[in-house]
Amino acid sequence: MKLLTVRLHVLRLPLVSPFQTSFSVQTDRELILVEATADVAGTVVTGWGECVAMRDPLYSSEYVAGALDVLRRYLVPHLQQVEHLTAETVKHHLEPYVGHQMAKAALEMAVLDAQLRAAGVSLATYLGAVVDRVPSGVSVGIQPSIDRLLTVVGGYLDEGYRRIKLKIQPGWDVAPVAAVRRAHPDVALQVDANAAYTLADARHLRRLDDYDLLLIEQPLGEADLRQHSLLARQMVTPMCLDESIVSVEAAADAVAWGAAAVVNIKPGRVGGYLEARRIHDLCRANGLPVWCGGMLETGLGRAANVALAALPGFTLPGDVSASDRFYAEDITEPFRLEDGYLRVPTGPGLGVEPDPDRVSAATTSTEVVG
Ligand code: OSB
Ligand code: MG
Repeated sequence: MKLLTVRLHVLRLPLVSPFQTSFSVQTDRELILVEATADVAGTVVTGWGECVAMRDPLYSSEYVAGALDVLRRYLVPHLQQVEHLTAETVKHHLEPYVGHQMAKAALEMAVLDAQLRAAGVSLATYLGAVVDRVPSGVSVGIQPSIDRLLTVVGGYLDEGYRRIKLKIQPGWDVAPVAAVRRAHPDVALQVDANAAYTLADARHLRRLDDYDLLLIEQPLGEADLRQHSLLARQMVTPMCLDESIVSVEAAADAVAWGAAAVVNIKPGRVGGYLEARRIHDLCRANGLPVWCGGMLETGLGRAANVALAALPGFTLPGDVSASDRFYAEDITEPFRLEDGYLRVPTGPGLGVEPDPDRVSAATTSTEVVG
């Protein structure tokens, strides 16, 4: 294909409730959508990509204004010069530009969507999905009180969610975990610290071993692979990495060094769905379970995550919730829970369409590249 015009839309969507983590309190989601047009054998097709970068560089070094800049200035113009572009060669063409995985992932996603729509193949089929629905987990933010937490968790369980993840931070860890475990002795439960601890907290974190958690996610810093491997040896709870896994190479190091027993795969963080599949393959070959992380995606990114989560190595429920977990009105037809599962889209490409009216209502700026 030849990449033609690319539109970069910045959207702001209100969240149904504030989402508090150890690094921020969010009340709305600012994000970039990549709308790519491409000439595929004489036919013009459109593909959509969603950039998971957040407004501020607090979860990772990437952020909306930075991703927008590198897309408009370098990534999109470079790809527009390529004569025979394929989704499988996007990573290679963008290799000269260091970092910016989330921006690269969004562009690769748009190219892949266009390619698959033109071929009439669904993303799930292309990636190698083996199931037609995936169990849905939910990420629960830090709450103002334990009472409030129990109400929120109880509500999600009533909706049918198959796994609960609690955000933790120093001062909000053992007590909320103990309270949820006491209220729900059999629920599949895990925690996510978003790098809020240091190795000096090992003795304290070991107290979480009493609550039969599926895993503890990213207690230490992004660059602390070695320290995660040391902490893992001091805990019974399986160690899971999120922020640290920025590529298949990082995943290979984490596996080899015993820094991770489980991997949270977020396609945006690792540079795209193709790299996400490589990490899945690596973990599967090494016997590590993986699950699909979330970044408050709209229906576009959610559709792609559901397709990825249908691969055979995704043996744990992911942070792939229904649309209404975050948005009263999604920009696609909403994903809904069916008995605690989400259905894998079967249409060509992402298999979902952005609603033009809802997109334009949420758009704060659009620029055209090329
Ligand atoms: O650490 O998994 C994380 C959301 C934004 C940034 C980081 C994380 C999260 C989540 C998942 O916890 C939220 C979701 O369901 O999309
Ligand atoms: Mg996480």
